[in-house]
Order: sequence, then structure tokens, then C-alpha cells
Amino acid sequence: MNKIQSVCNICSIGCNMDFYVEDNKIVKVAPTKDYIVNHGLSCIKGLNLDKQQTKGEVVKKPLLRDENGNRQEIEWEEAFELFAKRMTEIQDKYGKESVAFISSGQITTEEMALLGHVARNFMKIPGDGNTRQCMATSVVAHKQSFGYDAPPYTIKDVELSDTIIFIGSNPVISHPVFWGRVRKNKDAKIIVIDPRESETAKSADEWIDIKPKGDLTLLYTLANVLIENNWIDKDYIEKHSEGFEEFKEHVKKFTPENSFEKTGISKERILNLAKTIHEGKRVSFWWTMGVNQSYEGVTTAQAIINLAVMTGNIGRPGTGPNSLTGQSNAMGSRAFSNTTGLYGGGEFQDPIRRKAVSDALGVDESVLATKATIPYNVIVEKAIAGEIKGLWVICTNPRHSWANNSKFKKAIENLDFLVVEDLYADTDTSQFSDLFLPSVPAIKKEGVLINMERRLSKVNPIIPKEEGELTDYEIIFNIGKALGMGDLLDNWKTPRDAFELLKKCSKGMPCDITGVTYELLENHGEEHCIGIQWPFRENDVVHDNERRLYEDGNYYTPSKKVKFVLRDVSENPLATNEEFPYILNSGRGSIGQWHTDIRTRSIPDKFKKWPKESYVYMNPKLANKLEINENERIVIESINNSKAEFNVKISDTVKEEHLYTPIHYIETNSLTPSVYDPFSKEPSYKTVAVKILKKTS
Ligand SMILES: Nc1nc2c(c(=O)[nH]1)N[C@H]1C(S)=C(S)[C@@H](COP(=O)(O)OP(=O)(O)OC[C@H]3O[C@@H](n4cnc5c(=O)[nH]c(N)nc54)[C@H](O)[C@@H]3O)O[C@H]1N2
Ligand SMILES: Nc1nc2c(c(=O)[nH]1)N[C@H]1C(S)=C(S)[C@@H](COP(=O)(O)OP(=O)(O)OC[C@H]3O[C@@H](n4cnc5c(=O)[nH]c(N)nc54)[C@H](O)[C@@H]3O)O[C@H]1N2
Ligand code: SF4
Ligand SMILES: [Mo]
Repeated sequence: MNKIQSVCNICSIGCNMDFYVEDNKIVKVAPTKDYIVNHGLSCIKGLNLDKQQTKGEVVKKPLLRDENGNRQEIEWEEAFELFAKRMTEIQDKYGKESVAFISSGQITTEEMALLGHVARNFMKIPGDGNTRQCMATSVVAHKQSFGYDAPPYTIKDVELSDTIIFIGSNPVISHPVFWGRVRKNKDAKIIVIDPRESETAKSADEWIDIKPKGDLTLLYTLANVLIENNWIDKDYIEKHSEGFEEFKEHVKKFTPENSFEKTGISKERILNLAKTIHEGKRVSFWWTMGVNQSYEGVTTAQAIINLAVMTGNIGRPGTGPNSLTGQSNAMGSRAFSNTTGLYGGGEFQDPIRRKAVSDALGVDESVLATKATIPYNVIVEKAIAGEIKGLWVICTNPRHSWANNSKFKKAIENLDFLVVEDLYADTDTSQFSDLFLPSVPAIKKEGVLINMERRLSKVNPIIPKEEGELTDYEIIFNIGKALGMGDLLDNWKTPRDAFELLKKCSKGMPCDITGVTYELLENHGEEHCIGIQWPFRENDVVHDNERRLYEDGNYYTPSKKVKFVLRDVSENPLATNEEFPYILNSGRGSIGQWHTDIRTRSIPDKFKKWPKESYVYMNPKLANKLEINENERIVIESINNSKAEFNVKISDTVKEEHLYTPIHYIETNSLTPSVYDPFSKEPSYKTVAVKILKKTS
């Protein structure tokens, strides 16, 4: 029996798993014992990685829709030619930007980079990823505050903190192995800020039951209290930050007395929380989607950064304003997808970076894309308006996951040509494709993923592909060939080639990976088998492999100082009103369910303890008032003018005027409106004004 170590390509923790293989079949999957991230632990999703493609429509050959609307198998060569012909025809007729792509944080870095080369550099089309639904807010916050999208922490920090504060984050469900690391820290005080008593709030020392989107007011009030009491690190502020005086003035108006209306948190509790932060020697703040998915997400994330900086809780063990990522390769997509910035970072217009990147790729500067992509929401709007006619969707299921998802359906119905590249032909999105391109799961491919703490780890092929099967890398490469890229693909023949190019692009950037090699990431059982965090420059050696950034107090801004960014508190553009009096919140439902449940439907039924149908949590008082019983199917209508049905689960984890629904059912996003953060364009998924209707039939 052969044992092969590989990284789990589902969530952003990046656990390593040992796959035991006999006669080209996986006989056992077990978490790697000595891997630095998971130390022999994993969750049910990782343990079932071998089951992918055991449920759902799996095809070996591309499917093309004929005039009668039926999908027929075609040969790969025909599919590549057809892709090139149809997309080029559309571009010739309606302009270059009448075609777009939407991709993912769940393919390898090399695949993303190649896609960026084919689509952004050669086709000159806009293209965005599902990271817009997820991490865009953190990206913008980091860039504005730190000068680069560089999260400061290493996961070990959570073991070293004495005070751990989760804001809009539910790691018990969303990051179970990370939560295991939290639990290793027996001494820390754990505080959870969340409008509902999440699984993490239940396990914490204190649950701050904030009103939805009261976070910015709470954070500004805490800052004011800390400043007024002189509980701040003046020396750090002076040496390493800019904009503090303006920030100090700005937060003066946020007092514990007047913030109650917006936060629902009493004066005493706010003062106590400020005192806890002050008394902590190593305070870490961890935020996730309860912050990012908001009409004021960027500003809220920056208010967290400000709080950490002003109390000196950054760049030291056990501290940090730390954004937890979600998908296995969100960090790869942020630095290397060629969508919102050049490979390795930097604006598309920056002449110095253009030269460095074109030299690294061995191409003329004119080959590089000239501007950042239009964001996801604009791609969807342009498709609805008929300006985008061709769309290539890769490794994401937006008909289910995009905000206001019936609008996405409208967008794809309006297209001339929809191509979907996925493991399954029957996802909510694939089923609408004119051309479906089947790719193989990660157990049959190779490449690098970058986890939440900037750690590169390698996906290794566990079993061989069957005849006729292709990886995403090969599919994208062949599309490039069919489009006529010719020698522009010479340096991109294999994932390893792509990785070497990206290394060169990263040289001298904060995410410098010039010292990383496939061999270092593969050398299992040896010194370097533990993944490598960026930056890792040529000739760097791994001495401490749990590294944080900003230990020297230098940031990536021109002044090398971290910026206090501040803005006014804003109102939800679609707030509750008399007609839509309740707030519908949404997020993860269970450890075993992943997003649109396509990847997790193949988990064996005996482990599936979660409901099959869409459901909402409703407070017993509200259920009583509306005379609704447990398991009754109700209709929820949103301010977005759409309705969907849910089973009711009565639970006092939600407040009387709130509801909570998991995202793993397509009904949820039929209710979410097209409201975005103004800076990151991330959908404000979490606070939807709704009304409740009894089902009449
Ligand atoms: N099992 C499982 N794990 C996953 C995923 C999955 O689908 N399934 N998805 C992965 C991905 S891509 C991501 S991005 C992460 C997401 O990880 P998390 O962000 O932890 O997950 P969510 O459940 O979306 O949201 C977290 C919490 O935000 C709270 N919240 C809502 N509104 C507010 C608010 O206004 N203020 C505050 N403070 N909190 C609020 C919600 O009540 C919820 O408990 O999970 C990753 N892990
Ligand atoms: N209301 C609400 N909506 C949300 C959220 C929320 O909190 N509330 N969270 C948002 C967040 S944070 C995220 S990240 C998104 C996620 O939303 P999606 O990205 O749409 O969800 P997934 O189910 O992960 O879709 C991944 C798809 O990729 C396919 N796939 C898996 N592996 C491969 C591969 O190797 N190659 C290819 N080509 N395909 C593959 C799977 O079969 C699946 O169809 O949802 C967002 N939607
Ligand atoms: S916690 Fe995340 S990385 Fe680890 S096994 Fe589960 S899904 Fe995979
Ligand atoms: Mo996400």
C-alpha cells in the first residue's frame, strides 16, 4: 500500500491528509499526523475527499447543447475549437469585453494563473472570482490599511493569545480544525460578537449579542473608551502608524451611552469589554463573513485593524487583527489570479510592476491586461443588459450562491454562450450550460494552494486520471491553444512551469515565493514537509515555520506606517420597515455541508445529520406570536420582492426579530438583495429585511 500526502482542497485551513492507495484505488484517508496545521486532525469533509464524483452527473466528455436543447457528448478537440470559435465570434461582433469569466478560490494557484493569462492577457476579457462573495472586503481593508493584501497572523497565534475575540465568525462550524487549535489554549478568554448565539458563541466565555451590523459603532465606541482611559500604546502609534489624531477626533462622538441604540450592548458591557482588551497582554481579533458581507464591511474590518494597532496588538505572538479566509485557495486567487492586480500584486497601470511581470513571464508588456477587472456584480448586470454575451464559469456555482440568485438566472438565460467547467454536469449552474467541460477533482491533479496564514501546500496526484479525463490546467491550456495563443503558451506547459513563472513575478513583493520549490513542498517526512508561508525568498531557510508579519513594525505603505482608516457609520440601504420587519441572517449550517452542497453531497448518508430541505431558525416568542409550529413550512418574502419556502426550527439562538438560514439550500439566495459594500463590492448577504407568510396550501 502506498501512502501519499496531499492538502485538502476544501477549506482555507489547509489540513494535510494521507491517502493510502492500492491498485490505483484510495483505500483509506487519514489526517497527516505531523503536519503543522492539523496535527492529525481533520473534519468529515477532508475524510471524504475520495468520494468526490460518486454522486451527481459525472461525464467524461464535454457536453454541447443542440438545437433541441438536449446536451450531447462531443470530443475534447471539438469542444476547444467550439469554445474558441464562439467566444471569438462574440468578441468580433460585440467587442472584446462582451465575454467574461467567473472563477473560484478552489482551484490551484497554477490553474488560476493560467486562466488569468488566457482570459485576461490574451482574450482581454473581464473576469472575477467567488472570492468577491467572500474575501474582497478583507483584501480592500488590508490594501488600504497595510499597503498590501497581507494578513498578519500565523494560526499558532490563537494558541498564544490570552484574549481571543471572534467578530462575525463561527469557527466551530466553519473552521473546525482551527477551533481545535483555539481549544488547545486553555487559558484564553474567548469572546464572540455575533447577533445570534452561534455554536462558537455557545462555547465561548462571553457572547456579545450585538444588533446586526452594530459592529462598526461598537468598535468605534471601544476605541473611544480605550483612548479616553489612556489604555493605548502611544509608543507604537507614534512610531508605526499614521492618521491617529484624526481617528481620535472621529471616534469621540461614539460613547457607551449613545451607542446602545445601534449595538444593543449596554454601557456596562462596553466598558467591561474595553477593560478586557486593555488588560489582555496578547489580544487577537478574528473576523470572517459577519464582517465582510456587509454594506460597510471594509470600514468595519478597518475598525478592527485600528483597535488592534492602537492597543499594540499586532506583530507580536498571540495578537493581530486577523481575517479568516474560507476557501482552500482564496489566498492564491488574491495574489496570483491576474484579475484585480498583476501577478504577485501591483496595479495594472504601474509601469514598474508591468515591466517586472512581463519580464518574468517573458512577454512583451503589451501582452499584459491593462486594467483591473470589472467586479462580479457588474459582470452579472452587464449580462442582464445584453452587453456581456459569453460567460465561462469555472469551479463555482453562482446560480445558487450569488446574491439575488434569480437575477443570476436571468443573466445566464440572456447569454449567447454559457460555458461551465465543473466536476459535475448537474449543478444548479452547469445544467444551464451551452457547453459543459468536465474536469477531474484534486485527487487527480497537482498544484499549490495557499491557506489562511499564507502557507503554501501542495496538492499531489493520488490516483491517475482515466483515459480522456483532463485537469482544469489542461482544459484551460487547450482553450488557449485553440484561441491561437501559440508561443504565448510556451512557458506555461505544466503546472510546474506556471509555478516557476509566478515565483519570478513575486520577486521583491510582500508575497515573495522565490525560495519555494515543488520539492520543498513535497519532501514529506523531512524537515520541509510542513508547508511554507510567504514571504519565502531565495536562499531563505525554514527555521521558524509559524511566522507572522509586521514584527518589525514596518508595513507596505509608502511611509511604512499602518494607516488609521475611518468613515462614518452608514445605514443599511434596504433596512427593515413596517412591511418587512424581520432580519434574515445567513451562513454556514453544519461542519459537513459545504456551500452549495455539491462537493459534500457525496458524503455517505449515514453521516448526514443535517436536514435535506431549506430551513430557518426562529425564536420561540416569534413562533408563538405568529402561531407557527416546529417544522411548519413557511414562506419568507424579502424586500427584494422574492419569496421562498423554509421549514421552521424553533430555537432561542436567534433573537425574536431575527431569522437564520444556512446557505446550503438554493432558497436562501433567492431572498438576498443586490446590495454591496461600496469599496469591495462584496454582497451584503447577512442582513435582509423580510416578512413571514403562512403557507396557505
Ligand atoms: N462547514 C463549512 N465550513 C466552511 C464553509 C462551508 O460552506 N461549510 N465555507 C467556508 C467559507 S468559503 C467561508 S468564507 C467561511 C465563512 O466562515 P464564517 O464567517 O464563520 O461563517 P458564516 O456562517 O457565514 O458567518 C459567521 C457568523 O457571522 C454572523 N453574523 C451575521 N451578521 C453579523 C453581524 O452583523 N455582525 C456580526 N458580528 N456577526 C454577524 C452569523 O450569525 C454567523 O454566525 O467558512 C468556510 N468554512
Ligand atoms: N446568503 C449567503 N450566500 C453566500 C454566502 C453567505 O454567507 N450567505 N457565502 C458566500 C461565500 S463566502 C462563498 S465562498 C460562496 C461559495 O459559493 P460557490 O463557489 O458557488 O459554491 P461551491 O459549492 O463551493 O461551488 C464550487 C463548485 O466547484 C466545483 N468544483 C469542485 N472542485 C472543482 C475542480 O477542481 N474544478 C472545477 N472546475 N470545479 C470544481 C463543485 O462541483 C461546485 O460546483 O458562497 C457565497 N454565498
Ligand atoms: S477543516 Fe478544512 S482543510 Fe481541514 S479537512 Fe476539513 S475541510 Fe479540509
Ligand atoms: Mo467564502
